[in-house]
Formats: sequence, C-alpha cells, structure tokens
Amino acid sequence: MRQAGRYLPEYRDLRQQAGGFLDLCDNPDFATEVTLQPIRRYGFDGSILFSDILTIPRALGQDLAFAAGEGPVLGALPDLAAMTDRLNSGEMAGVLHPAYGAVSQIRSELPDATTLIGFAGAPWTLATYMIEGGSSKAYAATKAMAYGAPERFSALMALLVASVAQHLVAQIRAGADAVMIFDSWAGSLDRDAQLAWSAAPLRAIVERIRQSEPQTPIILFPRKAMFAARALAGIDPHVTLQVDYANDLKAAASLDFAAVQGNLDPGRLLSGQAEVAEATRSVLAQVDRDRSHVFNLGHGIFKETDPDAVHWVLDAIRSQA
Ligand code: 1CP
Repeated sequence: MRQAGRYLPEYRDLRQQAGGFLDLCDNPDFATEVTLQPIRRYGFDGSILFSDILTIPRALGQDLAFAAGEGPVLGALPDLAAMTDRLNSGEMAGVLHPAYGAVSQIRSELPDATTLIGFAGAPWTLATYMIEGGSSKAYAATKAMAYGAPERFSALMALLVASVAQHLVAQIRAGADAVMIFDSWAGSLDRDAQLAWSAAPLRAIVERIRQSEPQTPIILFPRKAMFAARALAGIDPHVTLQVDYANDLKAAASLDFAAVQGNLDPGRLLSGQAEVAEATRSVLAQVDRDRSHVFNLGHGIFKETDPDAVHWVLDAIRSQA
C-alpha cells in the first residue's frame, strides 16, 4: 500500500526530475523506475504498479491536477454521454496506455517470483472525487446525488463499473499477475449503501473481469466497510480481502475469501524498532498459520516514515516464517 512515494528519497528525486506526479504516471520509464525502487530496496514478494486511481476520471475527460504538497483537484464533472463515448470509443484506453506500457516493462524487469499487482479505484471512491472535485471529509455532494438523484447516480456508477473493469482487464493483458480494487471511502456509507454502492459494484466488476480472466487473483479493499466485506464473501474462489487496520483481521480470516491481506496501522511505523517488531508480530498472531495471509499495511504509508522502519517490519515477518 503506497510502496513507492514520498517516504523514499529516491522517489522524491525522480519526482522532481519528472516535474510532477502525473508526469511520472504518464511516462512508462519513470513509472517503471518508481515501481522498482522499493523492490530493490526491500525485496518485497509483491509489487504494485505506480499510478493513481484518479487516472480513470482523467481518461474519461475530467480535468485533474495535483498541486505540489496538496491533494488532487478535479474539474467539473463531464456530461455522462461524453464520458460513455470516451469509454466505448477507446479514447479512455488511449489515455491510460502509458500505464499498460509500464505494466509490461515492470513485468519484464521484476524477478520472476515477484507478483505484479495492477489496480484501480472502486466506483464509489472514484465517484466521491469526481463529484466533490477532490478529497473530502463528509462526501455531502456525492451523498446528495446518491440519495437524492439515484437514477443519475446509478448511471454514473454503471459507467464506472465498466471503466474500472476495462482498465483492470487491460492491465492483466499487459502482464499484471493480480489486480486490487481500492474502495477507500466505503466506510463513509451506512449498511444499505455499503451493499448498494460498494459491494454491488465490486461484485459487478469481478463478474466482468471473469468473462475473460477466469483465474486472475483479485484483491478487494472495502475500507472500514465490514457490511460490504461480508456481502462479498464467497463470490469467487480467487478473491482476497484486504483489511484496514481498524478492523478485525481475525474475524475477516474466517470469511470465505481465498486469503486475507493486511492490516498493520502505518502509524505504527513512526515508532522505534522494538515497537514496530511487536506491532508486526501482533498482526501476524491474528491469523492461524494454516490460513492464507498476505501481510500488508492497513492503509497507505506516511510520508514521514523512516525507510528503515520498513526493514524492521520485514525482519519481524521473516524471522517468524
Ligand atoms: O506504490 C505506490 O504508491 C502505489 C501506487 C498508488 C496507489 C495504489 C498511488 C500513488 N496511489 C494509489 C491509490 C490511491 N490514490 C488511493 C487508494 C488507496 C488509499 O486509500 O490510499 C487513493 C484514495 C488515491 C487518491 C490520491 N492520490 C490522493 C488523495 C488522497 C486523499 O486523502 O483524498 C493523493 C494525494 C494521491 C497522490 C499519490 N498517488 C500515489 C502517490 C505516491 C501519491 C503522492 C504523490 C506525491 O505527492 O508525490
């Protein structure tokens, strides 16, 4: 989760050289280099493509900028018909093409045993950025549309289901070994809305991917949204559940998923070696040895993290293996 990024000095150097964050994403050589940086440094078992979830709204025609040191800023929401046309005409895939080039290049440069994970944002999470115009705390405009103009909102969500599925299938064809779908803001929803706007679109995306990719592992991350997680249990034999750090990894491990993934609080990495090792062991102890568990953070790493703290996590895991 945010393997690359601002906690690494080699990332900060390259970002400055590239000009900005989106310039890194749009150039397969840069995106490949940033993806490989943490793999060289740490030798993780898995690698995640360097890109961003907001490349889909941009490819659908919505303006996107990342101001230095700030969050994303999106332009006005384009007309649904215009976005649908961009999806169906192949224009969206054309804008996203650098990501597919990066996937192929990364796959050819990664060690064979290292898994390459492609990804996309989930429809609900993408809709919050597209409707609010950026990051948000309360999602008022998004909820106003979801609950007050459900037909309009459903049409936007259907477009996003199709867009996300197309983007993930393209990454798989380019060489991604697995794909992850981030529903980072699913926890803002009540029970019924988690089922309607997190679980249902995630299930629809899995079904679409399965039409052409029957076995590719898919990792779902309905963050802070256990109603959605429970509703997704058992939908497919190759779906894994990523668990956030505020949730119960042990309980999640009893659900019908291929594996559970998670869930160390990235804030734990801001302490000393003994504390980091202890927190890591505490996560490992939540899951029985015979249950498939992919160790991961429970959300994105802080930019203030000492790069050595990641070594302390890995040492604690590897000394138990
Ligand atoms: O190694 C990696 O970093 C993996 C690539 C990656 C991924 C999987 C990035 C690069 N972003 C993401 C996913 C992502 N992007 C999510 C889902 C995961 C999560 O919840 O963290 C979200 C919500 C975003 C949106 C986003 N991208 C924001 C806004 C966050 C918010 O609180 O609203 C921001 C600031 C970004 C920029 C971004 N994307 C990635 C990085 C490394 C950065 C920071 C860029 C920089 O400043 O240099």
